[in-house]
Amino acid sequence: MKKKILVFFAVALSLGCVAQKKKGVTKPSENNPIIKDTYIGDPAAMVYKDSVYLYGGHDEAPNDFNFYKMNEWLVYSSADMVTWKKHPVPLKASDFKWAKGDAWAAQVIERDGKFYWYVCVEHGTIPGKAIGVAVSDSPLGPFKDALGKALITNDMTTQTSISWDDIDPAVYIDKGQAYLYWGNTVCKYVKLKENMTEVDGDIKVVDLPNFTEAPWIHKHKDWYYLSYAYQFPEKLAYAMSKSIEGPWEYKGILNELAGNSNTNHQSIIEFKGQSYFIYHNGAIQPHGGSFRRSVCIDKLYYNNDGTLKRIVMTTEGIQK
Ligand code: FUB
Repeated sequence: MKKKILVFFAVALSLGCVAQKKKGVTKPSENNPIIKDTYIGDPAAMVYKDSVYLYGGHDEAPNDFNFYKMNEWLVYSSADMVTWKKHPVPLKASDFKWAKGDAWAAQVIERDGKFYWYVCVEHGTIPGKAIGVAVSDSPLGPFKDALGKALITNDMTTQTSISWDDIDPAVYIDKGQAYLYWGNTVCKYVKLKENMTEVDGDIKVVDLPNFTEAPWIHKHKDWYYLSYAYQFPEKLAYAMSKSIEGPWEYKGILNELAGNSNTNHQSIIEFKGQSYFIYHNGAIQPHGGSFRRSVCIDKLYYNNDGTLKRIVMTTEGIQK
């Protein structure tokens, strides 16, 4: 009898284990970071037709190297925000003959069937970072330098004396008028001419608390949002306005410290009726970190008054 009881418990235990394992199979996939085999920083997403195009700088720093090593930008596309297809390298810092490297943060925007890619690189002769623009007939490239020279150089901006204040271009077209926002320490903006390759008027400044870098403009209903990297190491904060030219009202922290990366650089899009927050962190272990970053996506939600709910960074990310 004793033996029978023991056999009964053994069978029950093993069935329990099988059930546990089965439960394990149905657990949500760990979809963040969305690309696990390549380090990528500064994700800038663009919705075009039925797809999302994700552009980012390739973090190529060796494991023992503690600064950025970035020579090229990468592009991926997705129709569902879960499955990402890699495409051939569409643009390198060396494609800008006037530059001497550093494929830093960038953003692509479509206008009248052409795709304009605003990039930050190190200028070859004017000390400091500069902003250039490349153009293509396709979101996947090939892209080529649209100007043969920089659009913004460090000597055009005098608000700070640092040489890296002309970084992180973000572009937005509002009622036919294009705006370029950018900056480190000071957030700046300027109008662009319809050709997208010339500035139109004076460079202006937006006063934002603890602005570090990484401005991003998006619109939802009748509100404009200016999100940006706040302090250093970076959290992400945001301001709102009824006009793209401000005045901007600071609304608070949107995303907390990544913890495993000094920077967090975001982009925000709306795709098929859902808002998404796309950012980088240093989640790929054992070597991920501030100079070997990876891209994550989580959902973004609005309160009834238009303010943003704080981001919840997840391992699960976007599920099918
Ligand atoms: O990728 C280089 C720099 O790191 C970017 O320009 C900043 O926004 C930060 O993410």
